[in-house]
Amino acid sequence: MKDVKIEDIHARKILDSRGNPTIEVDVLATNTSQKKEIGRAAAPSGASRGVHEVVAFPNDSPETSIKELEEIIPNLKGSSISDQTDFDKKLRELDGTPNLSKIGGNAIVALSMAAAKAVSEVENVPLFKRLNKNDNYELPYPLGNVLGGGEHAGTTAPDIQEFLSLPIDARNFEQAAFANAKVHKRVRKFANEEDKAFTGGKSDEGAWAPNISDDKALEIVAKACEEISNELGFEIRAGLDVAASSLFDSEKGKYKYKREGKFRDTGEQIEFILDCIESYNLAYVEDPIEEDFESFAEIKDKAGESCLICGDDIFVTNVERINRGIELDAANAVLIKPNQIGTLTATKKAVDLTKENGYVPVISHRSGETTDTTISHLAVGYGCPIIKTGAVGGERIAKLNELIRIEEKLGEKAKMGDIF
Ligand code: 2PG
Ligand code: MG
Repeated sequence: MKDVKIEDIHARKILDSRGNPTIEVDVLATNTSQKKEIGRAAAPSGASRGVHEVVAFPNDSPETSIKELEEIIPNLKGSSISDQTDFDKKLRELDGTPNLSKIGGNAIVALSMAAAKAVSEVENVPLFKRLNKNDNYELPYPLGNVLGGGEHAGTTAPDIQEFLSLPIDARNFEQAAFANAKVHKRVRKFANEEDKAFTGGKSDEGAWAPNISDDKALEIVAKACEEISNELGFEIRAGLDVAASSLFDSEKGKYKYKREGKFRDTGEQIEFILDCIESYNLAYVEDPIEEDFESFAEIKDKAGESCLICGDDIFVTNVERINRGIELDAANAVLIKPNQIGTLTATKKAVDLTKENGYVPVISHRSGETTDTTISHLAVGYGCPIIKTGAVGGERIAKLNELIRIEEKLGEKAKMGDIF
């Protein structure tokens, strides 16, 4: 294999799906035969960010981040990017802080991903293939956000952040992606019936955001999943991202449900979540509790085998935190967001650790997204059986449609992953 080196790097400020600034990076790379190609990647940004994530932008300023990145370009020109681990190590060293606060995690992750894409372009091998070492290609099940609330939606929407649809028995990715779109449409119909004033407002991720309670939202999403499941002939189950850290009032030490005008203490929160899992046969619950490993473990223990308890803000794609979760048997799934940890190498380590311990890695978008499709390639390249990337909306379907193309390209070799 011919060594691929960086010839130049260019970073720019672009819009994310909320209209906020984020960073896109172009890496111009070349090999010994002087073949030149550009790899381009953009970083997303979250609204319900975990406190242990790397810093997205120094001083919250994308401009400062770009300036800092421009300063290290001379050190990177001529560097080999054929080995991602070495390159990412260099990026960390050049930043020099443990949480990437000098250059910013978003700039670093965009650069790390753009370098990987540049090598793919030069070598003319799709990224998912380059990342997949054992030639065993599994397509992920899409986890689609169909009804939204919390920090992703207006004040009259439910308190829970995401009500999700998971087509766990779909035969292929395309069928699964369209199943979620159908559930999304059916939820709109039910939302109209429950909220007469509903005008079709959506959350940041394109999920419907009607003025209804958490209970009602769960009821209609579970009903929509069941109806579409019966129509299509395979199982679709509902799920939640509670994003409990955003509900947690640290002064009171309780979870605030503003719609109901009610606080739940930790015991009541655990009981509420277990009740939701049982009543609606939930397949997936993310962040049911704030960053409290013991309570997480209690939920995981009592939820039973057929529900994934997934950690997002508690693990932040960080191997030390995931390890702590594994030691305490706190979950059985881990949300994987590359920009929470800053490089592809660190992302891969988190996925590997997750899989080695029998947990399910769920690769994920952020609420503020771009049309970048790197996570679709990571899902297949790293072997993540679930991808959480919305059900509809331009920046969400960019990832879904890329997976449809990957599935088409793989043909006979494409299989669906294993969740339970
Ligand atoms: C989450 C994500 C994505 P955010 O909580 O899982 O759905 O939201 O990007 O705002 O953290
Ligand atoms: Mg989450």
